[in-house]
Amino acid sequence: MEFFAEMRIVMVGKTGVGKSELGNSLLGYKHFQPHALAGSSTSLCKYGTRMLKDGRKVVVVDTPGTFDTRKSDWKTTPEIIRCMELSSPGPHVFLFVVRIGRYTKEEQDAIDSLRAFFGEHILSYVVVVFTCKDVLVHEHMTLDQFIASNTELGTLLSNCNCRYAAISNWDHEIDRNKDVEAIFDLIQCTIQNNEGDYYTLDINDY
Ligand SMILES: Nc1nc2c(ncn2[C@@H]2O[C@H](COP(=O)(O)OP(=O)(O)OP(=O)(O)O)[C@@H](O)[C@H]2O)c(=O)[nH]1
Ligand SMILES: [Mg+2]
Repeated sequence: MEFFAEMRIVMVGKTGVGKSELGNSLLGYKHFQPHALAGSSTSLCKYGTRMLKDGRKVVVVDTPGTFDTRKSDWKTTPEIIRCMELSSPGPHVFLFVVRIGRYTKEEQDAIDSLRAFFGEHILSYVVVVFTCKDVLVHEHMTLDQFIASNTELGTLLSNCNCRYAAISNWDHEIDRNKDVEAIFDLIQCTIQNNEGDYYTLDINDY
């Protein structure tokens, strides 16, 4: 596989799906404040960085769960532009975060509004990351069974070429790091498929 020295990642998804915790897992340290600790949700985009042992740089941007991409919502538009600035010159991937056990109409609306706002070409940069893999163990279910239980989820995954991974942010470090490695591999493959290209938003359109 070709080696891309930088991975710029933006995490999106509804509130409470585990974006901030996923960001911490990816960075390998507590940087973003998760829901339970803050008592409230992430309200502003924030970024963190990490250098991997092999010299690759990881940039992770956390976004508010209320990140509403409806064009008419001028309150959140500056936040979207800030998120693009934090991932400048543009993100290599958008991680669309889905909580296992929860894929509802709200989640579908979220991806639809992302497509409407960022354009259809965003799909080439989307990787779905399922959090709460630990829930599967409790429910004696495999990830494939969970995916098969929801037709819309199947549609979402096929729209982004079946690029998906799962993680438990609550796992012990060793297991969690294996999942993080798999997510980084998937991101590298995505960058390779896009020939090193990254997403750009023409802010003059907004
Ligand atoms: N069991 C389990 N809980 C998780 C996992 N990831 C996150 N959580 C919990 O889910 C809750 C929400 O996590 P956050 O990371 O704050 O979610 P968020 O998407 O950043 O939420 P907003 O900032 O409101 O958008 C917290 O209580 C987390 O500890 C996971 O993999 N397994
Ligand atoms: Mg958050």
